Amino acid sequence: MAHQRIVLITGATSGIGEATARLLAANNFKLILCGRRKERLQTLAEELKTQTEVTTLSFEVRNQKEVAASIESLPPAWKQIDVLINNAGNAHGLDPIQTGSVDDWDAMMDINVKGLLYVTKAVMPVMVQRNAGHIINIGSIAGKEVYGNGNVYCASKFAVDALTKGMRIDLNAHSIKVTAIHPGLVETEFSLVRFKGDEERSKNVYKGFEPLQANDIADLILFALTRPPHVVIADLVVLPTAQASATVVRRN
Ligand code: NDP
Ligand code: 8X3
Repeated sequence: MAHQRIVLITGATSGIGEATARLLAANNFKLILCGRRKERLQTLAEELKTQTEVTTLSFEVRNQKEVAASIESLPPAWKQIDVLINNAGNAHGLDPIQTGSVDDWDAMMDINVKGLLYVTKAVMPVMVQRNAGHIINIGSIAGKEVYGNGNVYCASKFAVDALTKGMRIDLNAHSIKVTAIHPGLVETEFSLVRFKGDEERSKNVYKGFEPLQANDIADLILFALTRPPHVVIADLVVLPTAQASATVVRRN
């Protein structure tokens, strides 16, 4: 029987991460599910344990010590991580740069950029040592195009794009695959977080067209993970059909 790969997914408590966990569980991957909301992690883990081996880690990606200690706390067999999916992240606010909140800026840079780096730093050594592994970073159309009021969120996702390219170059000597997937509008808790719990404003983001669903991104992650050893999906932008760019969306 083929080696069952161990996949660590950050942000597995909702949206893209949760959908990916479900799809990978059904496709014979072992899972390390991460997120801050422990109850959600536990519920999902219990459900998926009927299909595969699952463990959970609850940490705040902004806290480097917590990230390192959490990954270090894994039992030896679980430390042999084959795949890292750097998915945890959010937008906080949608304001012009001149009125943006410093707390929002800190959150986006700390979570989307530094958090991704902290998790990668903790997981990479085992991949480097084994000269094998796959890192998938979830970027965004916002990491390819800047839109009005997107300023710092866009900057954080441009950084994810740059880091993905840098990782691919530096890890090339170790045969580690590095993939970026850059979605357009996906209907998850993303907008609820961006608009600080304002449900009405959040719903409006996805009104009048058919947005992507978290499953659509999970499908692409599975596709990237199941290419043969000599093939890496390097950079993939995926949009709803109604979306032509970061700002052009055909609504009814
Ligand atoms: P969700 O808000 O549904 O999920 C975000 C996930 O990130 C949650 O599981 C959350 O878990 C986790 N997370 C957030 N902050 C932290 C933190 N400080 N520490 C640890 N975990 C954290 O959004 P999506 O599923 O849509 O977002 C997933 C990724 O996709 C993000 O990187 C986002 O930028 C990107 N993306 C989203 C798009 C969209 O339109 N939805 C489009 C393009 C990219 P918890 O709160 O339990 O910690
Ligand atoms: C999420 C998509 O367009 O809201 O990254 O930035 S967008």
